[in-house]
Amino acid sequence: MEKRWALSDFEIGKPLGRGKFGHVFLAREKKSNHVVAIKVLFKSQLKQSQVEHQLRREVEIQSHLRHTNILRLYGYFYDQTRVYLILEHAAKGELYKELQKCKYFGEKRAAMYIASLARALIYLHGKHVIHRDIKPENLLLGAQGEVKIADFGWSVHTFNRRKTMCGTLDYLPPEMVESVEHDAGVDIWSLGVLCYEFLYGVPPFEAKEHSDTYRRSSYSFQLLLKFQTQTGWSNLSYQ
Ligand code: N15
Repeated sequence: MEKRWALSDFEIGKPLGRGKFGHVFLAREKKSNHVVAIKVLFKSQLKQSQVEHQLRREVEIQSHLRHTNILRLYGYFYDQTRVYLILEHAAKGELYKELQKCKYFGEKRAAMYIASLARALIYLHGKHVIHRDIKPENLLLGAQGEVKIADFGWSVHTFNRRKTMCGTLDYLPPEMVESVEHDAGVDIWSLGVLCYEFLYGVPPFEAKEHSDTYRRSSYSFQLLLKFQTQTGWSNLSYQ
């Protein structure tokens, strides 16, 4: 039996941050003294933006994940006006702030983050979950400085999609049928971008205009495709 949580089970502490739909607070579970982060979402705002369904899906995905480099979702509860998410507390806070402070990371530190994120992505992709939004703003740091993927706002469970396309499977090219690797390439591309940003302090395709970033990114992607066809290293194709 899973425990039903209530606000009275927690002592609420200082605010840790605020997002689009709610605020995050430090909290302590009274019985166990376990420190957590509680995210408070307003039902009215969720309804207004029509993201209730998306939230349900996120909760469903994230509550089943167990990995040191993925922020745990311990549970949730709600009252008349709000939904509360019980999240792992990341003691060293937000990675993007650390990057701003340091300007860029040394090679050893960058390598540790990238290796950890690679392990987290292998785990996610093995569970048919694609994150699709890997960036510094979605990463937190644990007590030992370990990186944690925190936000699953854009993630998808590919298993559902594969199930729904079962009828037409015969007509799809192999790389589409094997859609784990196929779509998972999105996250691997992002990991490469992140690696550059960790080492240089700015993302590789940054430009004043969106259209220029797009042009520069597309050009790099064309190079990747060309490289893949020349070498046969195409098992991690991108979209
Ligand atoms: C729908 C649901 C399953 C999504 C769950 N994930 C999120 O809601 C994403 N999310 C995570 N949104 C906020 C957070 C979040 C969790 C933000 C900040 C923290 C957090 N855990 N710990 C922190 C935290 N620790 C800090 C230490 C120092 C300074 C700031 C800190 N923020």
